[in-house]
Amino acid sequence: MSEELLVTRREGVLVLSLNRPDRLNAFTASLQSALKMALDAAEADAGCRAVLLRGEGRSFCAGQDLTAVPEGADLGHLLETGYAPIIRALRSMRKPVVCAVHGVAAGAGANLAFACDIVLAAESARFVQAFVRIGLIPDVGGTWFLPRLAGAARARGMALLGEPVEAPQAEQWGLIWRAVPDEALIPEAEALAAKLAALPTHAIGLIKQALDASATNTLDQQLVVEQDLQREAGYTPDFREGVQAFIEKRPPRFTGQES
Ligand code: T3D
Repeated sequence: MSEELLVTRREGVLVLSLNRPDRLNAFTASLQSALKMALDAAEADAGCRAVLLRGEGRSFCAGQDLTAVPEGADLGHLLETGYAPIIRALRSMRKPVVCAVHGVAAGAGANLAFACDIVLAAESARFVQAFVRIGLIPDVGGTWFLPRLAGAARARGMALLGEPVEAPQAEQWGLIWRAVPDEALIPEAEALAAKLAALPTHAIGLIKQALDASATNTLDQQLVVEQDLQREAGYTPDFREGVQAFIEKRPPRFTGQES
């Protein structure tokens, strides 16, 4: 695995850490490809039941490495081949992804975080839709995530002005799950990932699928999605274990297995 991405495994949690601290973890093609490969490996690994995405150095990620974009490059092609596969892998992954943001999450770095399932941020962190500052539009899913997470007015303000949004404000707007004291970020993110890794993983994958499907469904269509996915959840050993543990008044021991 590339040195630009540190990969460690602690029991059921795979920790992926962006590692280009001199460039605030800005993305090169090789970092994109290392992250995509690591996400694919996490998806295929039955022992991995949660992913924690974070960054080394003083910031989570400053987006695309602007020194690595060839003049005259087809940016649409770079998005199609570099970032879109990462965002699709995060959203379709049948396990939870926690993102820990500190320092700055700018451009693609911010939208990468918003694609994750649960985002924790250090109170001093800030999110910047930096694109407009360099004559670009929010990408990496930003135009999809921003209005859905923060609402139309805030999405427009963030995208058009490119001004930083502090983590406590991001929490208040619903862009992230929680802002936590700086020194608590990594311990809390690790504890959260470990907690998620002990939950019924297959059901978590189905929950992600149902929530994403709701973005374009009518209520009627969504009721059918819920019926189909709940049918599947109802046949898992974790459902039987959850009910049994409830009856026996003990904590459940979920395996995350589909069958
Ligand atoms: O190409 C495609 O595929 C299209 C896709 C585009 C997706 C995008 O992400 S576009 C948006 C790209 N990102 C930005 O425009 C953000 C640029 N960076 C900044 O505005 C600032 O660096 C920050 C607000 C993020 C942080 O500011 P600050 O003051 O904390 O740090 P700094 O001093 O500006 O940066 C530290 C170093 O990192 C510095 O290098 P130096 O001077 O120490 O040698 C700086 O140049 C470097 N750096 C920061 N961001 C990037 C970067 N180098 C390359 N690319 C960056 N994006």
